[in-house]
Amino acid sequence: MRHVLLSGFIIVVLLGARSSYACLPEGVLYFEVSPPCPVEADSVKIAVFGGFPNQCWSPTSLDSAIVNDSMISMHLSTVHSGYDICFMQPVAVYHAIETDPRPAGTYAIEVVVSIDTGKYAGTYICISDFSVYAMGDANADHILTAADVIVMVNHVFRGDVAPCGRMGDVNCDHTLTSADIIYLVNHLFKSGPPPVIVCEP
Ligand SMILES: [Ca+2]
Ligand SMILES: [Ca+2]
Repeated sequence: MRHVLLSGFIIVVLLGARSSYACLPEGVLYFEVSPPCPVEADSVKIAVFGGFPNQCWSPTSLDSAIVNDSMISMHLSTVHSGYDICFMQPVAVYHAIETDPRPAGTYAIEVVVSIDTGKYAGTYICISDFSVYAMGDANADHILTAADVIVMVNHVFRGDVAPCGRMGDVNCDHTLTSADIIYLVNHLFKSGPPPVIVCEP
């Protein structure tokens, strides 16, 4: 029991530090996307971590990672701990891959974990998704509209929570100000230039 409680504690600590998604079986495996709200020019890091606190295993190795235009697929595996009375293998298992920048859209992520405890063998599959956002999509609904301008206005002039990531920084000067609001209004309503995707350092 002691190691079970410890495992749960470690998972909670990890979750507190990251923006994460739960995989199935829920509450056991997680994946995280960083940056939390990637935009078109960002490389996207996908990481899987966690473990099965009531079993004799955790995902111990990343056997393969497949990245294509619509899906990121990661295959992990584990082996028997070597003990009849199982002790947890390290729960803070962490495997990550990084993709090239990709167009705005929603991408599937598949995590396949093959296990073999010596007494039980099987496969767990987690299917979920994550989004890459267009610059200017400040409300993260995947379209550029006046609603994005309103979110930015509320942030700049009322102090509301900032748009996720750098999506509102449409002039790419690394800050979100009234200049970005003017830029996006000009684009939406006066045929101004589109949001800048790749910022100068
Ligand atoms: Ca939007
Ligand atoms: Ca800006």
